[in-house]
Amino acid sequence: MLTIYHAPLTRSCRVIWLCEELKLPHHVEKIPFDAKFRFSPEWLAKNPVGKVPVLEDDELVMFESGAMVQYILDRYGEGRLQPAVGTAEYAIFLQWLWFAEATFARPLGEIVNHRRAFDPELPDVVQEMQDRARLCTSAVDKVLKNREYIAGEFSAADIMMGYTLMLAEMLAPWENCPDIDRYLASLKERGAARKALSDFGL
Ligand SMILES: N[C@@H](CCC(=O)N[C@@H](CS)C(=O)NCC(=O)O)C(=O)O
Repeated sequence: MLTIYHAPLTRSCRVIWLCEELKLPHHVEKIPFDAKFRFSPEWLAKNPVGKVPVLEDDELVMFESGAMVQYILDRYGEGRLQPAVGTAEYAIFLQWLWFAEATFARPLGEIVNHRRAFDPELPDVVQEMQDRARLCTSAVDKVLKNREYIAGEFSAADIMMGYTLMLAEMLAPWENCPDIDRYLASLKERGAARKALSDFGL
């Protein structure tokens, strides 16, 4: 049984969303997000950097959301929601799946961390991170001019990206990106997204 440790609005939403799309049985274990819990010995034993989420599959324990998504696809996906391994389509799929976390979500997460650590926030620092996030938004908008979904057909890369865009909507909102508006609206309409992302008010 897959157990997803989940705190509201965090990257655990991606893993829940994927399980809902694949109709995989899973258990959502709700956890607090405060530092006291995240840096407790009990939690650090699961996630050594005190972050969320964590996935357990029997004895297996994982602490990186994109890796969880890839593991679930490979172990339980039966070929769904990703192109065939080794194809050019797969390469593009991987590129956007990684981009969503490694490049796009990074400045967004740092805005959250900065605001937690600095009161009042340093506006130049936040502005710089928003500028970096908006470069990513433009790149995504551009590719969506020719595609309905980020890697062609709907795939797990859209789950990774959809979550990141929902963060961007709150932390570095964009203007004049009609293709992102259309894309995000269609992702939010999905039944699986509505179940997984109720924290975002869907
Ligand atoms: N790359 C990691 C990032 C994990 C991450 O930053 N999680 C956030 C919540 S979504 C967190 O725990 N932040 C607390 C912190 O960084 O102090 C992943 O995708 O799992």
